[in-house]
Amino acid sequence: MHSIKIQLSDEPELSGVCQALLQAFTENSRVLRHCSGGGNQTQTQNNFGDHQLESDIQCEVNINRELQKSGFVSHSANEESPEMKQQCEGGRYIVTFDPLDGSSIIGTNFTVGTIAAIWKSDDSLLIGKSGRDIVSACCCLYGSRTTVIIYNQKEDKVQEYTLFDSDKQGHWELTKGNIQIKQKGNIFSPGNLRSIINHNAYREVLEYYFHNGYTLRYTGGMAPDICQIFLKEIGVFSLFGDAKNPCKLRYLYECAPLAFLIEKAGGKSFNGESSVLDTVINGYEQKSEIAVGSAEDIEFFRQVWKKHGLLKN
Ligand code: FDP
Repeated sequence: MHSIKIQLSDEPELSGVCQALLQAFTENSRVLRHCSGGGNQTQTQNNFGDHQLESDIQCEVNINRELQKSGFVSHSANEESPEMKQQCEGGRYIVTFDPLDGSSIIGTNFTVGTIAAIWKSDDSLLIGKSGRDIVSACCCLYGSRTTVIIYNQKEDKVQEYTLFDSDKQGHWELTKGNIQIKQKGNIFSPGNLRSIINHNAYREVLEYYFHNGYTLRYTGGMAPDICQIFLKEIGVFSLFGDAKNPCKLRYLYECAPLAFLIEKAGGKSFNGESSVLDTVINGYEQKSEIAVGSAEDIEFFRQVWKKHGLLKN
């Protein structure tokens, strides 16, 4: 392991945004360890109708404060407040994030996480852009250890850093230098399983897994379920909906940043039509279906969707 002053981009301002996020994750990690499970509900709901936890709000506050302090972020939007908020005049980046993914599993002490994407700022404030415009992304996991999976733009690599928190400030050390997802795996994490009653294509893919020796590895939290793909370097996470059980994942705060990281690490993504990164952004509450992971496994989704006549092109 290398002790680091992390340089995550050749571009000092982008590196500064990443540093600000790492600082916020250090604070979030401490908040979660010191608030008896973090599962206390407030009286409020976010725009998506989810009940908010004290820890959701605290993590959101920490992240926005650090982004503002950096001076490099013009706007941010997040799952708890899905609208663009100005941070710093003249900032060259936008950050979209899910402050605390896994609110429904925090009470059982499962791993939860923060997901974030960094974009170049311009007048469109992301409307009309797509996931292809992301310049960096990361996903922090607050588990038995606190780690972050992050795109190192300077080295063009997806890496894992671990938080060492015994000193006053805490510091991050590189623990995996070049994550490369293998073409095919044998583990799967299927979200929104209730939709397979009506969704024939989704059911066919999952039946294939049952008949072909794949192992179920599912916690019910998108951040930990997808991060296991980075750490095992194999696997698939999926979540598709039907009319009765629609997909609830948010494009800007969950699907786009994680698909960016997966594709940078050699995996693939699928939104039911093409790569998740091709989805055109039409609003700050946009939802998305998703399959991400080992390239051949994701190609199999596409083939089954094609067989069922679900692809437009
Ligand atoms: P949650 O239940 O906490 O809202 O963000 C949505 C999400 O969590 C994801 O983290 C998770 O992968 C998904 O929902 C789980 O959905 P299902 O319970 O429908 O499988």
